[in-house]
Amino acid sequence: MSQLIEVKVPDIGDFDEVPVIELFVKVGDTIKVDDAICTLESDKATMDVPSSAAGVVKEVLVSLGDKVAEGSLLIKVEAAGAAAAAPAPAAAAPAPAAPAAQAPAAAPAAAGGTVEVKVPDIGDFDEVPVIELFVKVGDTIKVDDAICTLESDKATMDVPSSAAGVVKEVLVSIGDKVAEGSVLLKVEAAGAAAPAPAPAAAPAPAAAPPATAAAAPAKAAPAPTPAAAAAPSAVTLGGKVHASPSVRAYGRELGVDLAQVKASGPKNRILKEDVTAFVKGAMQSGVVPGKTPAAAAVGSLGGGLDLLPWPKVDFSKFGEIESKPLSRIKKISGQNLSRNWAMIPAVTYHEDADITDLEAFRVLMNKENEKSGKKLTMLAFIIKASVRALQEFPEFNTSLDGDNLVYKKYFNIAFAADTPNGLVVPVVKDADKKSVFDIAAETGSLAKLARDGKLKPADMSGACFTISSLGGIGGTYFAPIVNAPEVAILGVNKSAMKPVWDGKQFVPRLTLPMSLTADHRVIDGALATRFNVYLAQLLADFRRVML
Ligand code: CAO
Repeated sequence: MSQLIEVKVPDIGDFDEVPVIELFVKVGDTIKVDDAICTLESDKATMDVPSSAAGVVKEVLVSLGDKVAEGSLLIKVEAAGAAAAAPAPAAAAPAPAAPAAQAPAAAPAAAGGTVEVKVPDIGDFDEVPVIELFVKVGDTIKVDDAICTLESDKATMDVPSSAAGVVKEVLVSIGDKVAEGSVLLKVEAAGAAAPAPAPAAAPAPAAAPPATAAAAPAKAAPAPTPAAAAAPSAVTLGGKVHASPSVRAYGRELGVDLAQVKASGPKNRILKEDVTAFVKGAMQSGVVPGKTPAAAAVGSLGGGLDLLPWPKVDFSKFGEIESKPLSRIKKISGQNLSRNWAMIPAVTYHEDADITDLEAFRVLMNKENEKSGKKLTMLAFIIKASVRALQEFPEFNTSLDGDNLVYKKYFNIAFAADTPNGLVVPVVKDADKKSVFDIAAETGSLAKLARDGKLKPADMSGACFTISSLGGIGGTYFAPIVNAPEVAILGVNKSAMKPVWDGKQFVPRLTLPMSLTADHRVIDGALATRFNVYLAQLLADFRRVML
């Protein structure tokens, strides 16, 4: 036999008239004990109210914007089957809410001295992770400014500062677990005017409003420490994410960085719908702003990398450090590389090319042309040979466009150029129509422009295939990353004399190590290996390029 159970607002401390800002259930929903019914939010406290009953929601007695207090009736639930225990509504009431993280006694900052700011009484919670940190060394803070956000299963709490002054030391990092009394900051107190209770006195109970409370799970949560009736003073929320615990949990489930989500709720609060809209937008555009393009791109395919946030480590804990911003080129190329690395099922195939005769020819030509200043480079020969190989294997001169493969009838070859500011990729246009001398001269002038930071966007666009030559430096083999939307890239390292078996004996041959990375969606292993073998043949006997 079923019966109706009333689910009421549990003890939420001294709060009353707290508005309902989100409602998670409707009539007909089947809910479990501890499912969030609604979110209440006061000035600094955000609390999810969990259900004390399991069953089917028969009536919802509150609406968004309604103000509630302890004991307010929220929903009526038809207990699930006979097994469902039916505690008296009042007894069932549960879930004490928020372990209100009380602000410490106001301004314990001693005039002129250094004071410790500690985690105040946050109820029965311990080992609560720091999920956001709002201050850094050198910041000037006021009493009640938010220092960090702690988040347990259902509770999100802003910890306000008990001191005013300049932050001298930050003793926690994101991810650190803290409990009442954990030292968060050392603050040099601001001026003589500041009242000066002993630092240790920090969390004087009931002195100030909860930093940000939140609902605790029904079973675990202690009754919130009564908060002072005094209206909480404003917390500096600059840059922090404003969302209820359930919305945060929802964001985490979908791998969404809430800092990137546009808030539509009052006071810039992120609603569940905002997170959903953000994910929908990302799925449609294929780009998740602020996420690595890699994660974004994969997300757009419905896979989702579900990556952990980048580890935040305070390296200065382990030794001296210096932090420098990444160059603009590194930032841009890094994003492209991340996307290409994550999106392309790439395989690298290695091959050795015998360039003994080609190198001898190159040296001879350079000697003959010494006076003219014309110089042939190995890179120019490799570009020319690659054009021939692309003509022989047109799949390598393509780009994916949805379900279509776009075959290009032109042969623009890019090459990676190492510059003091990072990697750039200028393009030799129509390399099929140019002589090896022309290509050598052009790569030389493009490489100089690259080093001088003078390449124009047009110099770096329109490539069909890329060559990354580390031959001037060394190495044996490597696995270059395909330069999307191209489908393959050739890496070469420094050639070296190697013993090669000619059928009768080992003979010394100048050997060029080649590493071809290809997009497996377009080029399978057999084709890639054929391409490599063909390219090696061309380089071994360059006359073949003319055939
Ligand atoms: N084997 C042996 N020696 C080689 C060689 C090879 N494969 N390639 C070049 N060399 C020699 C050259 O002959 C030259 O020697 P000489 O001065 O005696 O003629 C010397 O190495 C220096 O060559 P270079 O690298 O300056 O010139 P290049 O035309 O071969 O390459 C460029 C030009 C722009 C490709 C090159 O300077 C460069 O930036 N390479 C780095 C590319 C890169 O960073 N790739 C990695 C991308 S992924 O992170």
